[in-house]
Amino acid sequence: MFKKILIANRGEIACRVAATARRLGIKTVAVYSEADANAKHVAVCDEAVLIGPAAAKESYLRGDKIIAVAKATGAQAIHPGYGFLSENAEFADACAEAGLVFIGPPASAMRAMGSKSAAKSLMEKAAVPLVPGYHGDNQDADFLNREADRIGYPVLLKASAGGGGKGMRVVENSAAFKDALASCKREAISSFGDDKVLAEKYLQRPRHIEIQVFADTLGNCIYLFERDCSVQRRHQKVLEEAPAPNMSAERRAAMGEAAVAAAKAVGYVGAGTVEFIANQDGSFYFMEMNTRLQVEHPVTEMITGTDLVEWQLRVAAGEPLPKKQDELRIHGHAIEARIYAENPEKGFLPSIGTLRHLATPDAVNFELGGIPGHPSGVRIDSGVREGDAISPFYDPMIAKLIVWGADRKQALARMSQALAQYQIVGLAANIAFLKRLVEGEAFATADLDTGLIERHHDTLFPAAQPAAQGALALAAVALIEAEKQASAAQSGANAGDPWGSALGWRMNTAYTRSLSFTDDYAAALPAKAYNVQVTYRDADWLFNLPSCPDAQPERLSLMSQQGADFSIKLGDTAWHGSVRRDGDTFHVFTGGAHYALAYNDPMAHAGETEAEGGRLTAPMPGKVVAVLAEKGQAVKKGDALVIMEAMKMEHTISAPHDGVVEEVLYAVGDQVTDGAPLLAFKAA
Ligand code: MV4
Repeated sequence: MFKKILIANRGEIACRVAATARRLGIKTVAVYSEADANAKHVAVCDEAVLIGPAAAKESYLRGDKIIAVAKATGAQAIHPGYGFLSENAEFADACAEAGLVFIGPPASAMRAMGSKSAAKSLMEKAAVPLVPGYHGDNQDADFLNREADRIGYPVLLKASAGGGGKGMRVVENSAAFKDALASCKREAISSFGDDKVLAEKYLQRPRHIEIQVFADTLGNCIYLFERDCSVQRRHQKVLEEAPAPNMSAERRAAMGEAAVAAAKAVGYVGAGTVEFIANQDGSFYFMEMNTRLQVEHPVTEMITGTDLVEWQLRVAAGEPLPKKQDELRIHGHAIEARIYAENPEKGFLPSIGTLRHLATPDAVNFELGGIPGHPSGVRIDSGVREGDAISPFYDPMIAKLIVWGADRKQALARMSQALAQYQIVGLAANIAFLKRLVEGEAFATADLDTGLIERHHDTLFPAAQPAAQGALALAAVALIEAEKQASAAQSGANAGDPWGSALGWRMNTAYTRSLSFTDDYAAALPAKAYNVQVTYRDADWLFNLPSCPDAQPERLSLMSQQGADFSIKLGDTAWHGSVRRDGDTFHVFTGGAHYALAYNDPMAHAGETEAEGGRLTAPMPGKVVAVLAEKGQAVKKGDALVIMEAMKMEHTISAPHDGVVEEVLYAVGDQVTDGAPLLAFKAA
């Protein structure tokens, strides 16, 4: 076994590979770009070497630099992860030439599977079922047209050198064929430099089912069952699961054996995935083979109790496969959700920013690949930590959330619960979208096909809802409690002074406070403003939303608070949630939803524009009910200076900065007009 390996990747897969290496006592070398200098994968490896600027073609794709680092650090092997150089045959060859072990398949297998039509020819020889069609070299338009007529419409035209859905054309009838062929060829030549196309029977409502295969250097080749990856958006997988729902044992064996035949046909070694496209009736056809470890490999690990990276290391070191086919069993059900820094409400635009707050479901440190012994059955593979920024240079993945259950129903419930517990503040993420997907009728009932997201677009992208009353109440309570704690901390200065209290104590008057929140809940709609009225009482509050029709004041009480977690009672309804303040925004996580409520503190900026000149003015007409500072008094930022009553509510005018009160212009009981300067203040 290797003593030291270099991981030629970043993010979650680099961290994941490092975790297994560490467990096996293998030293690890990370490579990183300038943009990743503080990245998690650099921190979790034993050594780390800078290989270039942020751009992948200057860093993670620079095979020469990576090989040089491997040599310089004494790494014996290179793990490419997925993406980047993981399927680059030239890099695999260069590793071998440098005397380094490439932890992956032989370059020849990559090349064999690199061309769609070459792969299909190989599969035909290996009696692996192909979609009825033509994938030969004759590209004459009339010939292909006749082939399409033979296949039967609808027919799908695909660029042979294509992938990921690029360059595909559905042809509904013979009359439309020639134009579609010309268009497909034009795109193929411009996208792939090769205009060869193939024609296939078009499968309507297909499922994407892939088989994990593994081969060693001693002639063993097995399959570790299947994954259903039908839930995709624009050819990007969103949810993956294992085993595939409604898969019969016979079908599973047939697909597994076909996949093993495909792997053997190209002399495969290592971890590979044979992708099939399947009809709803279960008939399946070879699509392509991926000559790398896939992003979604954890769902296979969770149901088979294997660590596929450990298998990769052992096989690359010349060891036999750790298990034989008849030693593998499916245990339970696993689902993976890809958590991305993207904004589904804004067309899945990548969202750049910093993870200012990150709370994850109570995951367990999985004995990697082990059958989950922990009742929570939750695993998180992530390459970022709280405080990290999501780099704009690479795939904006935050984490893979993988859950295991004794059956699909339990796995679904755990995924829904885990997503509800996942809290991210600082950038937009797709968690709410994933939750709607998992809880939606189609996925929940395993009514799966590659068009699921599009077909259920309306329920998956519902009209955004403004904040629930409970969320506003939680934000109000969190704000008030934070002030109370702040003033309690400050009370050393003027203990016992009721005016300094944030408890809302006011002489001879029920103190009603107006808190203004803005909920920018829908990108396409104007933000919704809420005037939350909170009337202080001895042991609780009255909560009212006067701007909401037929709103009635309701009793609001704080049941418990643990840090950021609050339990409140609003009327007869209990609300539990976490509230995280980020600047002026209160992020409320409750009921599985996330509300971002911007608090508009009327006083936070009062006088700010005049702070240098020092005038602090009345935010509206009213009466001065308390003067808390005197001429010449030094005050700290936030100290209450004057309290006035307006619109039956009280407003505190606080010091915008540390400084000195130079003049007090009004006395208790005076009426003041909107904008009247109340005192002269000089910032320190
Ligand atoms: C197909 C197909 C329907 N009929 N082939 C998409 C990219 C590549 N993986 C192959 N793809 C498809 N090939 C026939 N004959 C539908 C798709 C397809 C698809 C396949 C798997 C996963 C997601 C997909 C999304 C759109 C279309």
